[in-house]
Amino acid sequence: MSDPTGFDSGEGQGARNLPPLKLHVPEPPARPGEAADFTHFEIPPVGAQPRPDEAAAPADMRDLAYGLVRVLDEDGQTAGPWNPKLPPETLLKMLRAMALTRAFDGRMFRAQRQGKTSFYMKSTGEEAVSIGAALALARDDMCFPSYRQQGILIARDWPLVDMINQIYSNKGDRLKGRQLPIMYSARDAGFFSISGNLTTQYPQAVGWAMASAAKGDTRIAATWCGEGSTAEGDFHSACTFASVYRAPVIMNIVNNQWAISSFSGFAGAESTTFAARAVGYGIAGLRVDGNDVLAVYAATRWAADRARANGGPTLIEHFTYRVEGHSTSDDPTAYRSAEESSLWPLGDPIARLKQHCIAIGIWDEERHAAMDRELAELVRDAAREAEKNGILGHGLHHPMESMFEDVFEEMPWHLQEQKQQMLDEWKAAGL
Ligand SMILES: Cc1ncc(C[n+]2csc(CCOP(=O)(O)OP(=O)(O)O)c2C)c(N)n1
Ligand SMILES: [Mg+2]
Repeated sequence: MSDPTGFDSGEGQGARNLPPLKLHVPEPPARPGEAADFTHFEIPPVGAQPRPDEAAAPADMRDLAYGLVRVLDEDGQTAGPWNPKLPPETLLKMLRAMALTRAFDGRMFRAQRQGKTSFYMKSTGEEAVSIGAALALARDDMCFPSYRQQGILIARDWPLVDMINQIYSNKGDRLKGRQLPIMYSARDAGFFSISGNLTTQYPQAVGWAMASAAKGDTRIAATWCGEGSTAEGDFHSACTFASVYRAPVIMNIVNNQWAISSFSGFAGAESTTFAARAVGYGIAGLRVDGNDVLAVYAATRWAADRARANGGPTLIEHFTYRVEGHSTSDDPTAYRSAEESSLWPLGDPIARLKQHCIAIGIWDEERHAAMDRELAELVRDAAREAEKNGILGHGLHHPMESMFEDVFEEMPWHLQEQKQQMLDEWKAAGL
């Protein structure tokens, strides 16, 4: 007798002798104590990728979503059509901004261990992703970063003291302690408020870019998320809107191989590249050596020129490695092989640019060491200055009742009541 739902209910599935269904559960190549191995990565030689015209149709450049744009080779030489041929002052500016970001991360990490803040996130090994992009964009283009692009603020010469005030949630914190440490907001630097809710910045960036176009403005938007965050629905909604309206936006995926303790396979890396997400949406896609700041610069510049000429969005995957823990609350030795970072095949972004600057005769080891000392002092002085406004452990830095402010232009009656109730209770408790 046939089943009204359309299934064969006669003999049952078992009688057909079918193999049981199975799920594939990804496993990272190496767990703690196991030998790390990156030999399965295909790293094409420098210069192997063609550079299409900025007006190219996405369908004519699909291979770039599966390759790896590289400019700097193992000997510190540049080659290929993506070489941006930057003048020495720009190269040295990049080098300094990357080194300053690393010095800043080092000091703020220690500040967390000293109890001056509750939380910090380093970008070690990923500095090129922020710095290369920041220098390729116009100063008034709008950035919608994730929590690991502090390098953008640093490349845009944002005051370190302001950043540290935010990290310490102190009296000088313009955000009044309402954001988690490192979740900066700096409108004047074109740096949109960071949200801890992963990937919310993607639709926001696309919406901002659409608004810019709707107003007939010339500014474009750029956004960043981690490879793990591409699994969020917001990523896909943003791609749909960007593709449909050809929004002037650059969508960056920072593939640092890990999403806290989940390796990139859980976001789809075993099946295809992250840049290949662009193919399904009909968006231009580029996959870039994220530890090669010149490649990051060149790809961003290509995408920015394309967006500015109404050529639409570009999705860029930056292939890199998260050298340190996810945050100060994380211990990567619990879930990944300790050797991984030293075996990472694309090297260190600062060391690679330094080698290039030395190779072309504009830099040397002595100047580099002197710069590192100077930057360490710069960060130390900024931290001391910020400490004058207080640190986390010093108690409240902003009046308790300020938490009711800045949401409504005029405070509604129910919030006024709650505020008064809180103040009365505080008074009664003798606080
Ligand atoms: C919507 C949402 N889900 C989960 C989290 C918890 N969470 C914070 S960071 C993170 C990992 C993100 O990894 P990835 O996107 O690869 O970025 P990365 O930290 O590597 O830069 C997770 C799961 C969150 N903050 N928001
Ligand atoms: Mg990641």
